[in-house]
Amino acid sequence: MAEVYLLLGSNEGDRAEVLKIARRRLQNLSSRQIVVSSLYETEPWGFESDVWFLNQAIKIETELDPHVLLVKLLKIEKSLGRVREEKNEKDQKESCYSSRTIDIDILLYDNVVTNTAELQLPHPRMHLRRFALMPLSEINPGMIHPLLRKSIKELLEECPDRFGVIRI
Ligand code: PH2
Ligand code: MG
Ligand code: MG
Repeated sequence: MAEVYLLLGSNEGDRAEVLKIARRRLQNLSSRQIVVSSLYETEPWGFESDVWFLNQAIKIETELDPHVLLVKLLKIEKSLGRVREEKNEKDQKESCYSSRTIDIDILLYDNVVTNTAELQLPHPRMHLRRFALMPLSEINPGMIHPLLRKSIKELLEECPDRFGVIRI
């Protein structure tokens, strides 16, 4: 069984309601009771928007391999109204990020390290983002990042990101 740490994010629509439905769907994927962090109100990182995110970290346990899990997560995103722009539309813009009803990212999948076009593990930017490290460290501060060889707590202490992250 794999231990998987996910990050949920929403900055469009009824953010809290969307996260609640996402948690329910993620519980259905998990062989054990999911573990959830608090909700965090977080300033948009990497793009401009007036609407802050709600972010939340979740641990699930699953027999699904990373790519099968990813496909299931993308389906959950779609069922919750996530619309993805075409790649070439994105290229015209300054930032590749935009507001979204729901984003479900795999931060860590056991100690798996992978780098394919569809999936990079651990999440390549998690250590640069307090909106990911704060909720994650609430669930498991001692967990070691398999590439950086530091705990989540250490990564948070070293993180240079100063965008707003407020636990609610
Ligand atoms: N996700 C992004 C880009 N920027 N900013 C915040 N605060 N929270 C996010 O979840 C987030 C972001 C790309 O997925
Ligand atoms: Mg993301
Ligand atoms: Mg994503």
